[in-house]
Parts: sequence; C-alpha cells; structure tokens
Amino acid sequence: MRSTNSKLRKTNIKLAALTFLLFTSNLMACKSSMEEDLAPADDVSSEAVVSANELGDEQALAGSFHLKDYTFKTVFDFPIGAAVVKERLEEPLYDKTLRKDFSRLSSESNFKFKSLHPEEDKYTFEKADAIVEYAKRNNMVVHGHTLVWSHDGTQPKWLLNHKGGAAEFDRLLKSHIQTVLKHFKGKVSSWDVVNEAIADNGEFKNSIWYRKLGREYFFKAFKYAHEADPNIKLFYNDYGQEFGGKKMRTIMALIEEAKQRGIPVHGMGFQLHTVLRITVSKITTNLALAASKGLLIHISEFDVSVKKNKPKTFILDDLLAREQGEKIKAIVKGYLQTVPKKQQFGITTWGVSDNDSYFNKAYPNRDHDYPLLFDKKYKAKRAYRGFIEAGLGR
Ligand code: 9MR
Repeated sequence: MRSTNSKLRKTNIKLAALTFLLFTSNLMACKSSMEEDLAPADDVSSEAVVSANELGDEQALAGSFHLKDYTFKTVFDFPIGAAVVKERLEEPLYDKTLRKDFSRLSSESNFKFKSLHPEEDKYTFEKADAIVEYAKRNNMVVHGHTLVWSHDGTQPKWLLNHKGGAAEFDRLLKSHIQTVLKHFKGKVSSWDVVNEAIADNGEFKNSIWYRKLGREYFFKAFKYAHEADPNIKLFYNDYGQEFGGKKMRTIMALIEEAKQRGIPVHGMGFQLHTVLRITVSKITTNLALAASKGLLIHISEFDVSVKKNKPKTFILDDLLAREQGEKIKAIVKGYLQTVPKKQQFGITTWGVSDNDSYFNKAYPNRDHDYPLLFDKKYKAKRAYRGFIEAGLGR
C-alpha cells in the first residue's frame, strides 16, 4: 500500500512538473509572438530579439539586447552612408531602409563624369539633383562620387575622342570640376576628387587624364576643386591600398606632396570592397598610417563578398551569414579603435541590400553574392547586427 501511495505521489509530481513546463513554454511562445506583434510595422530592418543563446559565449555574457532598439543613427557618432541609385529611391523598402538607418548618401553612378557631362556642351544634373533633394528631405548629407576617375572605360566617348593637348585637357578638367562644384555648392559637403588613380605597382594608371596631363592632373584636380568651393572636404578614393605596399606608399607620397604645395587633400577613401578571408589587422595598419597624417578616413564603398568558391546558385546559409557578421563587426571595431574620433568621417556601404549590390547587377549571370547588410527582402542580416554590435562595443 505504502509503495502504491509513493508511486502515485511520484506520478503526481511528474504530472505537475509537466503541466508547469507546458504552461511556461506556452507563455514564452505567447510572449515571443507578442514581441513580434509589437515590432513597429514599418520596422523593416529589425530581427525581433537577439537572445543570449543565439550569440557566441562572449556576447552571451554581455547579455541580450533588442536589435530593434537601435539604428545606425542612434549607435554611431558619425554618418553611416549608402551608395544609392536614383531610380530606386522610390521603391518602398529601399526608401524605408535608407530613412531608418542611413544619414549620408553617396551615389553609384549619378555624379560621375559620364552621367553629369555626357556631351562636351551638355550637363545633366537631374538625377544627381534628385538624390540631393531626397537627402535634404530626410536630413542626410551627400558625398559626391566622383569628379575624376582614372579609368577610360568609364569616360564619355566625347572626352576620349577630344582633340587637343595638355592645355586643352587642363581647361576641360578645370571647367568640369568647377561647373559641377558650382552647381552643388552648399548641397554636397564632400567629394571624391580623384578615384582609383594608382595601380598596385605604385605607378599612375594609364588614363586619358594621365596621357594628357601626366601626374599633374592629380594635383590640378584638388586645386581646382578647392578653388571652386573651399568649404567642402576633398578625398582621394581607392581600393586595395588597405594592404599597404607600393600602392599605399605612392598615395601617401602624393598627398604629402600636395600638402607641401599648399593643395588640400582632406581625406582618404578606403573603398573596402572586401572578402571574408581578409586580415583585419592589415586594414587597420593602413587606416592608422593614413590617419597619422591627419587625414579624414572614409570607408567609402564597404561590402563583404561571400561568393568565393561557391556555385552561382548558392544561398547564404546561417554559418556563412554568421561569419560575415563577425568579419564586419571586426572591421567596424577596427575602424573605431584605430581612427581618432575627429578623423572618423564615416562608413558607407556600396548599395543598400543584397538585392541591389553592384556584384549582382554587374555580373548577373556569373556571380551570386550577398555582400551587404540587408538581405534581398531588406531584412537586417547578421552583417547588420555585427555592425551594430561593433558600434555598441559588444
Ligand atoms: O557600382 C557602380 C556600378 O553600378 C557602375 O556601373 C560602375 C561604373 O560606373 O561603377 C560602380 O561603382 C564603382 C565605383 O564607382 C568605384 N569603385 C568601384 C565600384 C564598383 O565597381
């Protein structure tokens, strides 16, 4: 009898424990669906909750946080930017994502020579103006990209076919820069004056500007830009100099020479179209080198490609998404720790979502990549979370 009673008691205790478990797990399910319901309807970028057990050990110790409580605007002291394409600004998710997180706009193409100056006697400012208007309406600043690009493939035909020697091209360079800067005076506060002038071997790239004006075009461009608008910040922008070597040495020497000649170069853009296997300490060494000369430092075209060795149809899985998030976090942390606050000009991603990354646009049949912070439906990826975590110092 005793043993039957004790068996019954044990069964009752087990049942009570089971009921309690079921009850609490129901409550939890209810809570998490409530939290999802409570997320603002227009909050296109928040993942509901980042819980400790979703994170690695280190972050778990730091506790949980709600990603939706933060945006780039609230986390960072400097602007986080995105390169946009005028036509997409009216797409609802693109627009919402931009407005929620971004406070600087660059443009993938709309401020380039070919777009603004398609014929010798014709300037077309409409698309770039629309970006400036959009930025103004939404309290964003605009970074102009780019006045001079040392790449013939991106020039209008008329420029490449133009007759004349150094004096004529000097005139063209000056009039393009000064017409554009006059047009955007008071509206665009910083510019990439020269883009991608130097090759990996430290030599000037062969371009129409170099063939006509030699290395002087570099100095002339900054001089003409400063004359046109002494209030804007002038940048040299390039890729690959984050690895140092001859390319970085030449760029630093050119900027030093400009300084000696009284020609201002205020900052350096490190594009950082980068990949997962990148060594962050290499990047920070070269960010530090540029910063040691007092330059403003812009990570100007940031994205982290994950497609290497993948078939063109591959889908970003959770593991790779995490890896990308960690890499982005490490790079943003590196920037914050290496560049003195006053020289932190900002970080700009090259596009908004994986849906509009130039990787997928430029090579639609060859590559399939997921290099940005938002997925193709504009939902924040782990990449976004890594970025925010870096800003929060987690
Ligand atoms: O992303 C840009 C793409 O849409 C344009 O077709 C291309 C040519 O104008 O330029 C791309 O942007 C480049 C930027 O201007 C300079 N750094 C490399 C970028 C990617 O190629």
